[in-house]
Amino acid sequence: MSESFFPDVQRIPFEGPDGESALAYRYYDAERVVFGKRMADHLRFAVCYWHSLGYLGQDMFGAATFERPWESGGDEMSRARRKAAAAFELFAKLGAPYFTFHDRDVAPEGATLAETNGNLDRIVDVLAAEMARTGTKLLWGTANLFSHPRYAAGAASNPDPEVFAYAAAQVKKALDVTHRLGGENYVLWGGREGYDTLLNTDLRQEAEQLGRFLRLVVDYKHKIGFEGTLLVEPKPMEPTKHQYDRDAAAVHAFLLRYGLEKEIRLNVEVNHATLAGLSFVHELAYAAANDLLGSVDVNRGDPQNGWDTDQFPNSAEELTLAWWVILQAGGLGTGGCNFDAKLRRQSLDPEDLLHAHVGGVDTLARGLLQAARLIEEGRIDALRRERYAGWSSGLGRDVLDGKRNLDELSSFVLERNLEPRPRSGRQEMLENLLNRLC
Ligand code: XLS
Ligand code: NI
Ligand code: NI
Repeated sequence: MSESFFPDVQRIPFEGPDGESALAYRYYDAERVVFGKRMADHLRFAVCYWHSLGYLGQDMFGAATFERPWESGGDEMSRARRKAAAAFELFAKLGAPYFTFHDRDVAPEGATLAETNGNLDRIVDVLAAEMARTGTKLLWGTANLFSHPRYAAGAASNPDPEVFAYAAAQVKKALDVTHRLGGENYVLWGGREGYDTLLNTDLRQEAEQLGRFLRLVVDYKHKIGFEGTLLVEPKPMEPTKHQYDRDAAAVHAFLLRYGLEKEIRLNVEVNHATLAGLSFVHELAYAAANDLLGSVDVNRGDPQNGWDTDQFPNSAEELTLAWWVILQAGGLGTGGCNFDAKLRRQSLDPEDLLHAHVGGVDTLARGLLQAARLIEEGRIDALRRERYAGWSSGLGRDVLDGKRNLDELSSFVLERNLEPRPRSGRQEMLENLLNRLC
């Protein structure tokens, strides 16, 4: 019998809304068909390696508080192997179909890049074997281009071209291993692509570097035949004062400028949206409206703390609106719901990881069920369509089809002596409809 890291926990069952056990799903019933698809195929939920296996409870004021058995004893490589064993035990007990990781979450850095790549290859063998044994799949891989001191001034946007080259080499390798493991996406989060002060920063230069970097990644993806989706993850700040990938609209403008809008989509994260002073549903709606919706990192911030606290999601209302947008956009495609979320520093026990994910998955499932009901009931959508009805024929249609210039519009109004009357947006009524259904 191999070592168990969560010996007191069984595979999480589905018990339904009246279930009594603390560790059971109440809403997430993987096989239940909702809005034409299995719940599991809507959520495609993933456990992330960095927070769930790697985070040990440290914060900027204090040391690690979690004692994880997989982090003690042996050398770094044997710890990495035990961490992988713990990871796949956790995925299986949660019934998680997917996981996500950064290169440096799974294997330690060596003295040189060659040694680091060798370490990674050895652990990727372990991951591949575990994936084959358990059936867990890789939602996405990514490269950590922000922890090592070499990236203090950025990776692709670093003033030193040798750092750019190093980052490129790291992404090449991370893409190779993501491809090898059958990853369905690859994420680029520009951890330190931004600035702390404009006094030492050339914005135009750094944008050129970043644009070039993304182009190199796109070219390499095609070269190796990686069919997953490339995703950029917007975030406005932290660790830098200002990050270039600040929000969905800023990334969209950037992709358009560098001709990458057909190659790259977005990985939208709840807490990054709120850090940007936006809502998650806004970011999703923007992405969907511009054909950029790729995947989501689910978590939540704290309204009193202005940083990326990465708590587990617990608002079914927020996620109902999220699913309402996602379902109307046709789903997440190759994307999924990645729990980029970590335990609180006092949640010491490995079992807390299970409570956290069970709550998060159930919140997602509840949001999905409510959103499906909202769309099937149809009144909100009908009212919204009706609001724009004037644009589907006559004047509205002609304007959109480019058949009216300013002169003609002016004559149109003057000749008819038009005096359009404002109409109610009916916000409160719509809010009541939402509340009645949820
Ligand atoms: C950090 C980001 C990070 C990305 C992956 O704030 O959310 O975890 O998801 O690099
Ligand atoms: Ni984040
Ligand atoms: Ni994230």
